[in-house]
Amino acid sequence: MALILFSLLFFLGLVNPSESRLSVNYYQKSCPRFSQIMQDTITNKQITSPTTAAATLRLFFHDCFIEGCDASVLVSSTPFNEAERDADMNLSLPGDGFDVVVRAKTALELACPGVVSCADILAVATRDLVTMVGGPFYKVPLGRRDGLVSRANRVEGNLPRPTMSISQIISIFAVRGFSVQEMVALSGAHTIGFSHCKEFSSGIYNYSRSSQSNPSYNPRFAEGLRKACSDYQKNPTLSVFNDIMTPNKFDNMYFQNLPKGLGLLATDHTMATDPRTRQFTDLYAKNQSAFFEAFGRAMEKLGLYGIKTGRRGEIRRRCDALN
Ligand code: HEM
Ligand SMILES: *[C@@H]1O[C@H](CO)[C@@H](O)[C@H](O)[C@H]1NC(C)=O
Ligand SMILES: *[C@@H]1O[C@H](CO)[C@@H](O)[C@H](O)[C@H]1NC(C)=O
Ligand SMILES: CC(=O)N[C@H]1CO[C@H](CO)[C@@H](O)[C@@H]1O
Repeated sequence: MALILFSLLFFLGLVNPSESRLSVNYYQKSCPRFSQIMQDTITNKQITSPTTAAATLRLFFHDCFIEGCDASVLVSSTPFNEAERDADMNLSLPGDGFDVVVRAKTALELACPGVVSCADILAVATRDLVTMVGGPFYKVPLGRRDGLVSRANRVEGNLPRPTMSISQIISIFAVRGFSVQEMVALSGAHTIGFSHCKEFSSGIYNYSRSSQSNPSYNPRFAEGLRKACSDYQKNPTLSVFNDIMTPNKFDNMYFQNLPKGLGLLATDHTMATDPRTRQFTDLYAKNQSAFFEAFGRAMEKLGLYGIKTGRRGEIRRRCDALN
């Protein structure tokens, strides 16, 4: 009976056998300075490049959704393999998220060579940066190994895009075991960082015959966006803060913005109107503690998705290449 129950839980995904091998103290003996080196690296990097926290958080999310949290997103393409990061818009550009992981890896290889995985570095860098910019602290169990597969063609259809319907987005999360409430909580990540104009231009230019912009935008906000993006076709690097009120602070302002028409992406707007998601955007707009609790729990769960332990995967020598 116990066995039947166990296998049932197993197939329902409630018990993850590899999860039990992770621990928050995983590197205590093998790399005692791990936490300190991570802290020093992210602090220096975030102070000199304030875009690091958002870039790293997004990188981690994308890594986890494609092949699991195994640093597959960090691998560079070779003449024989087009890697994951080159399928993903602008992740191929040298970003602050990559840079902070590479810096931590360099310091860790000096202190304890061949011990710490890139996947663990990305998970901890993300948590430490979120906390540094005002977000919740949550546990990051360690012991992930780095993946051996990174393919560009696994990306499309497996990451949410602003052009998708809310049903499509719900389903991308649902197939990975995330509820609608967890999806909404994780989307609160858009309280920091920015988006390029082309990601929302269809909502602010030539939207319909009667209106330049999607009526769900606050008209003055839409006007400001049109100005900020006026040259975006010639200059594709133009971008706008995801949360115009407190762009660099991790708080619940993203949710407070939505009912005021101050969301940036089309999907941000629908999240505040669709009855499946609205109950949660309303809750998190009212109660930051409820958001922080839910975000922390969902991030901990995200960080365990599809991880490799035991004999699977490897400890990469360099984060951008398989050994
Ligand atoms: C719900 C569906 C989601 C959609 C459609 C979406 C889409 C996008 C898009 C289009 C951008 C702008 C990218 C660019 O122009 O460079 C963006 C930025 C960002 N996304 Fe999402 N996202 C979603 C969920 C999430 C989740 C779950 C997280 C993390 C847990 C996240 C974290 C971020 C962050 C931090 C940024 C800012 C990146 C930066 O400043 O470098 N997003 N997202
Ligand atoms: C909007 O439509 C006008 C007139 O058709 C056109 O000149 C303009 O380039 C369009 N703008 C964008 C951003 O598509
Ligand atoms: C806000 O959420 C927290 C955490 O879920 C809860 O303990 C608290 O009672 C809520 N506050 C209000 C005013 O509803
Ligand atoms: C929005 C944006 O800036 N997109 C750019 C991302 O990077 C590729 C090159 O890898 C450009 O072609 C895109 O214009």
